[in-house]
Amino acid sequence: MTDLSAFPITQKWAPTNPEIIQLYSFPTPNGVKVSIALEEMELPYEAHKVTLADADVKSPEFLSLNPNNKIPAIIDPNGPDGQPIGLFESGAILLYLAEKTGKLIGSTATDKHHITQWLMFQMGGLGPMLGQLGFFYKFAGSQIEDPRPRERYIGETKRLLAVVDKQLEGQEWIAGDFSIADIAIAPWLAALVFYEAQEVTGWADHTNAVAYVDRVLKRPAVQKGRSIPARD
Ligand SMILES: N[C@@H](CCC(=O)N[C@@H](CS)C(=O)NCC(=O)O)C(=O)O
Repeated sequence: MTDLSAFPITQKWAPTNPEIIQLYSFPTPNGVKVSIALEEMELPYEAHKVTLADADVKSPEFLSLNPNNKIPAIIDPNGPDGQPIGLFESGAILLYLAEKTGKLIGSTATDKHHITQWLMFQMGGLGPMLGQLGFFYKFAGSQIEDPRPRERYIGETKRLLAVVDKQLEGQEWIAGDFSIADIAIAPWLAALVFYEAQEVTGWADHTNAVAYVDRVLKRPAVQKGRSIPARD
């Protein structure tokens, strides 16, 4: 039996089956990227609920796996060098899983680079900007009187939506076949509903993006992955 006791996180969130991938997550746009990928790739895994409360993400056990106190993170007992591997950052995890399985990363080297490019676009642009939009438009930051942060992130979101919409003109997925880039991008676009920011960002005018999100969310593995781990 694989021994994961070298990972202190297993003291707080004990594996039931240490032979399979351990996922530490919560069903947010960043968290569900990994559960969706695991479902799409048909990899066996065990999901542990790590809430965004300090008692979880800032616990010493969680910090031992991700010093940056953010979900998602994983341990794969069957790592690449015959050793268990721990990983954080959803983009790094998606690339790892795609390389491990050879799935959802295209079929040529050119495909792989284009998919990586759009994955990085989400990690460096779409995710951080929409996350700040949520903070300044819906959550605590919406109380701030100075309109500039709100305007800044509404403007950036509109700009990014236009980029996505144009890229999707005449194509089903963001970069060739359905890939980890779609798994990264679609949950963030869907988050505009939760942020109640569809109207202010002109979401409905981006008809390619609207149809795209519907297409992604219809996939059975996406539907399942979006609710893992269960909130309660
Ligand atoms: N770049 C990171 C971002 C992860 C992230 O922002 N996670 C949020 C939830 S969506 C979190 O854990 N927040 C808890 C905190 O910051 O204390 C990734 O993609 O994995």
